[in-house]
Amino acid sequence: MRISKRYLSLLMAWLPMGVMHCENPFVQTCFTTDPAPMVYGDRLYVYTGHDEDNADFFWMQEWRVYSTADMVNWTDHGSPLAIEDFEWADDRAWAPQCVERDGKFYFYVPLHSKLTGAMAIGVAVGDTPTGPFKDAIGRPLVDGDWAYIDPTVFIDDDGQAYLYWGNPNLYYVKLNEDMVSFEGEIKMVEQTPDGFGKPKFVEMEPDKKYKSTYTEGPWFYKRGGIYYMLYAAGGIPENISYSVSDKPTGPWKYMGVIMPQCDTGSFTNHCGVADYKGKSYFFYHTGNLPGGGGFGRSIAVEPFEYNADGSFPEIMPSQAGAPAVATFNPYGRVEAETMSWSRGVSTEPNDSTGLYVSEVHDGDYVKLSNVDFGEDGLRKFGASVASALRGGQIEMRLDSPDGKVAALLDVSGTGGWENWRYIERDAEAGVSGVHDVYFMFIGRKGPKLFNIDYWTFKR
Ligand code: FUB
Repeated sequence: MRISKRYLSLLMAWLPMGVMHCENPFVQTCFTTDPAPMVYGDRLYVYTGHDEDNADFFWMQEWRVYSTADMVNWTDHGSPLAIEDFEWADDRAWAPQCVERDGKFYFYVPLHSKLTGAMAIGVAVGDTPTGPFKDAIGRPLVDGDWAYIDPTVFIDDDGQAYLYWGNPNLYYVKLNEDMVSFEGEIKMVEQTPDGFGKPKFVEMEPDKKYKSTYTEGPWFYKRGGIYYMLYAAGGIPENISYSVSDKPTGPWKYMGVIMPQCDTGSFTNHCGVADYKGKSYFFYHTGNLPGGGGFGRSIAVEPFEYNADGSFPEIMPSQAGAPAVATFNPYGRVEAETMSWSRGVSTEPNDSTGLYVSEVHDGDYVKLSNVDFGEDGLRKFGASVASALRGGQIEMRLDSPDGKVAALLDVSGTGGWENWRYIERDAEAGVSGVHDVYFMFIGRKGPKLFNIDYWTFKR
């Protein structure tokens, strides 16, 4: 996907300066949807869907994973799971969620089932947060209803795991300890006006205006003894509302709207919430990338603070996103698909080197934010690059796209788009302290210039 440079320049122009922020939408290299955050170890991971370019429906083929250690610079981990990993499915890689239990990662996903011709929920399992994942049971966990989408999973303090899902009904099961089977029958949550701002779907009066309408995209978790059920509500276009309970299976109490329906270009919204490094974050999606819209969505994040009683404040979409919670240590190898912002570029997988930055043209750039070069400073800068054509140049600039050039790499042709060559040069003297770093790509106008696998920074 190539994003209009003029649009991105305008977007950048009104971002707040000073405090280092994640910029929304925080993935610019492709469309991403239905963000499901998961904190594991020192990092926050976000599992997403992936809208196809120029789509006229949710023709989604795969799920993607991104992670950060500072809320500003995000690493693209590519797509560790796709429709073809489920033999019984043929379409609709919709809203996912992943959870860790006993060192295994369980990735719950909705899919269109070949077995029933309706929607189903599958579960894949992996040994790391970024996979590889494989279908854990070789069949759907639940199957056979168009309402079976948008799984959300939570493991309670007593070890009992719950899987909720559904549109427009809300269902749940108690998962067994193996996380890939469940006990008893599928239960449907009674949607009362007290619990969800409206009665259940079939009892709704067509002309009556209700406070809320549970629609889809539940997000279930517990915090401070309160069980939270957040969800997309209000039909189309959607807002994000929530209900709470003191038990994992209700009864629920409707609490109101968190993110009102806003003009973000997307008629759906879908949320996920996580606490990370002492702060709370609300993830959602919009249609705000150029070329985006209802079927070309992009994930975004807002920091927020719970009210003293545990209720949510109103959260509005912003372009500023979340402030940095740490500086970025560049020393060593940095995957080129780690970035706080980019213009024009994309990412692609390669079997031997993993993901790399592609679609690099003259005038494109990749940015890393809040990079701490330390007191001693940067001595050498290198990159692993490949070009089937003539290459170009990489200017490493500080603090703005036309800031001081800290290092310059000449990239020549390497005989193939995946024939990698490592190049390294001395950096200019005096590159120390904390800076934003812009990798500016320069070359002939028109053709692709080169691909980049990783950067190295040496003291
Ligand atoms: O991304 C496809 C569908 O759109 C999701 O399953 C819904 O939650 C809505 O976001």
